[in-house]
Amino acid sequence: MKKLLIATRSAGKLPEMKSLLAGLPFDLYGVGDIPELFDFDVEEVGHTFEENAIIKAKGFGEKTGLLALADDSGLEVDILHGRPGIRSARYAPGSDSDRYLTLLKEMENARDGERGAQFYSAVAVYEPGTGRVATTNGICRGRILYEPKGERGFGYDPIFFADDLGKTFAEATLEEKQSIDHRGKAMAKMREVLLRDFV
Ligand code: ITT
Repeated sequence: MKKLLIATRSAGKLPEMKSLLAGLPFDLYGVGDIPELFDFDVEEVGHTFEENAIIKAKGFGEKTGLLALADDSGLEVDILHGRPGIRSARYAPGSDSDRYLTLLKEMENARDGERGAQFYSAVAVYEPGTGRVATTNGICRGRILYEPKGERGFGYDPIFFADDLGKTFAEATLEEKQSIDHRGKAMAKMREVLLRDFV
């Protein structure tokens, strides 16, 4: 079976992406499985989620010679004109909770009808040797709560209330979250692309 590298350093994304690739005819590898990636990283200098996903897939694919899959994602808040967007991972220094508390503070005057938001995910695959690239994407709508709720997940999950689930992503099981979320949708499309063009 062909090897497929899941090119993420996010401890939150890795189990999600692994489970969304289950059943495909690839040997899955994480960044932690490849010693030459120990101190390797790429700079996310793109202006869109798609550009950054390609930069990551290409960087890790070229470095290892493996078929590489990367996700670039983030939270886009309507009243903040799409912020934090592609800067979601570095919106404030510190931990995930430092970042979502910064966002909550910024939104403290936003009322019920003004708290709409969406998660966006772009997933890219890169094949070294041929240089072939493909991308897919997914969006999940919801709203930002006034305070965090739930213990599961990662990142902004505790403050994102998913309309389709009737709870926050941090209150949802992995299966519930993936059945409706941005990465689940992007990866469902990517499964088709991988099976059709990259097996
Ligand atoms: P890699 O680049 O190594 O994959 P990263 O965490 O830096 O890891 P991104 O640059 O794509 O990844 O940043 C995405 C950020 O958006 C992430 O740090 C979270 O804060 C947020 N995010 C993305 N998907 C999320 C989700 O499903 N739930 C909560 N937060 C999410």
